[in-house]
Amino acid sequence: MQVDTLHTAQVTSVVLGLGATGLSCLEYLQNKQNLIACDDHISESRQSELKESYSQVEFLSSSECMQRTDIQEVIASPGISDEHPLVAKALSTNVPVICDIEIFAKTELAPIIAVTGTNGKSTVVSWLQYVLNSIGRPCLLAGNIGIPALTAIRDEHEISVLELSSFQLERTYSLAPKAALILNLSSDHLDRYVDEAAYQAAKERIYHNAQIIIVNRDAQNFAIPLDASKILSFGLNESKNDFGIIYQGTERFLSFKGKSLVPTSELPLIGEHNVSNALAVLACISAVGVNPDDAISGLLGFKGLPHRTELVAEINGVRYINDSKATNAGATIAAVSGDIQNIILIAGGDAKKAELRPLVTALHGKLKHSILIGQDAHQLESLLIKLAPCTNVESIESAVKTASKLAKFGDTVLLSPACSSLDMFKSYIHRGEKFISAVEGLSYE
Ligand code: UMA
Ligand code: ADP
Repeated sequence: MQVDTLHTAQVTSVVLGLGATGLSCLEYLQNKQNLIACDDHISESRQSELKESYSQVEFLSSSECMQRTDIQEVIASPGISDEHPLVAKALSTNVPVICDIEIFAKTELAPIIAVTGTNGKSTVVSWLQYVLNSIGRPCLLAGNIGIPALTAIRDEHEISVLELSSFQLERTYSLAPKAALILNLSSDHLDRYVDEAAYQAAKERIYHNAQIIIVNRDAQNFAIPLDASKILSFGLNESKNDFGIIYQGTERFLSFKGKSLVPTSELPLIGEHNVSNALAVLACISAVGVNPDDAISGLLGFKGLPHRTELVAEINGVRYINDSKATNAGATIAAVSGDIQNIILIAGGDAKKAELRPLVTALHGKLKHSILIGQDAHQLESLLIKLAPCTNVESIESAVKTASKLAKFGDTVLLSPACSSLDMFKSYIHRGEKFISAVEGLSYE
């Protein structure tokens, strides 16, 4: 669908949702005429505060918006689905529904590197930002990572790195990135999409107008554009033309065009998925004209993000790893891939209706015990009981205690829930922090 977005013209636009995204839109568009703001859950006091700050903006409820016949554009927050009555009405009457990224794409002058995928987005974009800054190429980092693009756009930068979710991509039409990357696609967000194909289709939009299409050779379960001249690939195997892996004797190296760049053993983050992420970062860097050799020192200096396969402690020869950000099976599969053995897995939460069965193959021969929490514990139990004993517990503290009693020298206690945290915690950060304090508590016992 070709959508002619209108936010700059003197038409009536509604900013729907006043969380981080909606507020960034209000701030950016505050001098635009005919701007309406709407949030279904806003308190009266908060609305009064906003009315004072944005005196040109009209604040209405959803039902008031539904009565209006002059609305010509809805700028919807990513968390608001097409089932929202105002969005549904707009879609059925051909009123454009866009998001903040569409406005950003139409305005931004610097080259954009756009990254999506089911897992690894935040790690890759943060690593990319770290490397670009370390070589003196100031870059903006925004999007799904938590900083709205229309807030970040004000900062000085020569490259824009955007982390984009399927929710943002499905409402973006004008994005023409210098380079676009889909890291991987696995089952997720089936609470929002009718099926996996719909989720994938939203993600694949990132490639539509990209100058350079960055492709993961190890994750080709989705459509890539046919124009081979635009493709730059990376993968955990040898490649004569692109980014890959080569061996020199028994030592494994990241490589570009068959030439070694750096031993994988020197990478700062653990796990095979992070070898792949490092190659993705280098591919993005080279897409903006940087020689990969010049990026290596920056690549090795990155410390990683918390709550992603993060080693918290080693107590009596047992490693405790916090991978609370593993909110789907794909992320947990990455955490248990490679050499890791004798895993005591703490998992569970809200599975978001996604497919969990691939966990069984990934954990085969590696799982010593599962300790399950949260609303979908029973679903995981029915799968994982085939591999090893399961224990159900009520809290993360009790999970850690149970794990520490079961664990022997050389085992790994891994919090990698394969589920969202929201049934029991404020966020994955809250869940990860509870895990860390419970592990720290063990040291004093
Ligand atoms: N709201 C309504 N009506 C509704 C539902 C919500 O008015 O029916 C209002 C809420 O009252 C609230 C606002 O909408 O005020 C929330 O909007 P939002 O959920 O889009 O949240 P934002 O604060 O704008 O954050 C969004 C992204 N959230 C989601 O996609 C759910 C953030 O990604 C992103 O960091 C931020 O924009 C900046 O770009 C979060 C996320 O969970 C981290 N993303 C998903 C993920 O990573 O899996 C996709
Ligand atoms: P996202 O922003 O896509 O959620 P994060 O970098 O925050 O990605 O990581 C989310 C989860 O995915 C973590 O559990 C992390 O260990 C895991 N992960 C990171 N990179 C990859 C990858 N390339 N493939 C699969 N899982 C990954």
